[in-house]
Amino acid sequence: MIAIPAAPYPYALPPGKTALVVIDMQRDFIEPGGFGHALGNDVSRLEAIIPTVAALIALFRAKGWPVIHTRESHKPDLSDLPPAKRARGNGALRIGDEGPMGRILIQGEPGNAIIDACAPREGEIVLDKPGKGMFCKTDIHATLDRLGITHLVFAGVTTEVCVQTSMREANDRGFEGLLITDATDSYFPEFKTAAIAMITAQSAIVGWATPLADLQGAVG
Ligand code: C5J
Repeated sequence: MIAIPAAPYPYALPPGKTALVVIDMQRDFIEPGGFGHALGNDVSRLEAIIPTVAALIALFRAKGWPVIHTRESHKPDLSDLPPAKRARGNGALRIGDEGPMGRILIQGEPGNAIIDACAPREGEIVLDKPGKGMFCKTDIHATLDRLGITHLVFAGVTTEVCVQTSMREANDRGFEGLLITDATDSYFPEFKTAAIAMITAQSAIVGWATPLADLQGAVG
């Protein structure tokens, strides 16, 4: 076990049993013209974490530890899109509509791709998830069990939506989660702060949180 300085107390990371989960670093959330923008958000905020997320991915690759990338995405025929999710938001563009980067949140469309700086490498898991959480209607739990993964380090966007939902799902399924605080962000800075506080409250009720430098310093 490697002891990682973290809130609310050190996180015990077992090499060989830990995977990185990079949540939804997609053009649809980070670039103008995507889903985040269509919902009225200032997407420029999220750009700032790209170098930190890339450095975190590089750390896991250098260690030979698994990297999992998720994409919030739906099938072109929308068969995996609940009507309530499509109707939600009242924005200029809805999921499945044609936007400046192709159909919003649809698999294979340019906007649905992971940004170049965080692009998956050959052999890394890329998980298309129709929900906010990574376990909803996916086979990732069986995959993690098969790989012997018990610990998940989280990064990506947005902190209080897909990252927190995935972390909570993972927690309920018995995984030990660590959020890298400068490798995640929200369109709403106060929601990021609140999400981290909720995750780490009550002696890590959902999990742990630490900046990348502390993880780098501990794993070497
Ligand atoms: C949202 C996400 N915010 N990836 N998705 O709808 O957090």
